[in-house]
Amino acid sequence: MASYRGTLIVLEGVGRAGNTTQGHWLVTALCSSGHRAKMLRFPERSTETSKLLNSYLEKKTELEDHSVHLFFSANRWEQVPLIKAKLNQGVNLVLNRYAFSGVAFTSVKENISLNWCKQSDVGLPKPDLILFLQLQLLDAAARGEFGLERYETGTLQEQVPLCFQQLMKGENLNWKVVDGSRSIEDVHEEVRVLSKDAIHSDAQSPLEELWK
Ligand code: NYM
Ligand code: MG
Repeated sequence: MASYRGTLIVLEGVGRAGNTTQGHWLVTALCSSGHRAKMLRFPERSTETSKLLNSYLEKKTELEDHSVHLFFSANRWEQVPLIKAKLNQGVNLVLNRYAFSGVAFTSVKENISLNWCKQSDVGLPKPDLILFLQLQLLDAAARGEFGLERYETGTLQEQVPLCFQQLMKGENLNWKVVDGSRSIEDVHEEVRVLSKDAIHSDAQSPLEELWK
């Protein structure tokens, strides 16, 4: 039905929490139960800004901390026309990371406040549901070595969740914390049920703006 918009679902989490797998499983489950659904990931690694972000994440280049934060944010704004168009067509979107990762990964850096980090993402399409896949550091370590990219270190993986906790407080956002230490199937089941609930309750409410 044309007046029904798609639901905007975000998957957040720290390294090895399984966001990507859960995103794929969720899209598959939604599609096989008659919904339209698509996954987008941030950083989106195929646009102009992403060349710069890829080489930064691969530690091939250095960028000033504020500057790289704004590029991550620009990489999201680039996708806003697509996000709005898809939602208007009734497609449910599953975003693998979003502004919350942007804020969390920058605000652990020295001398950059959480509040400064949020500003460049104010006004992005506001998610209807944010699923935070929680994983303790020990469980993450048990899933194997971290990768070789920037930020994939134990210290960062300890600090970043604290920033996510900050972001969960006090804002008018629909966060759900999901225990990511369980099997893929168990996590998927919870993610699927929470997402379906959101799809049913948000289909007719207008899309809002983040942190505004
Ligand atoms: N990351 C991701 C940021 O630092 N800022 C952002 O705005 C976003 C969206 O990129 N370690 C970091 C978090 C991850 C890294 O993500 C790449 P992934 O999910 O490993 O491709
Ligand atoms: Mg990674």
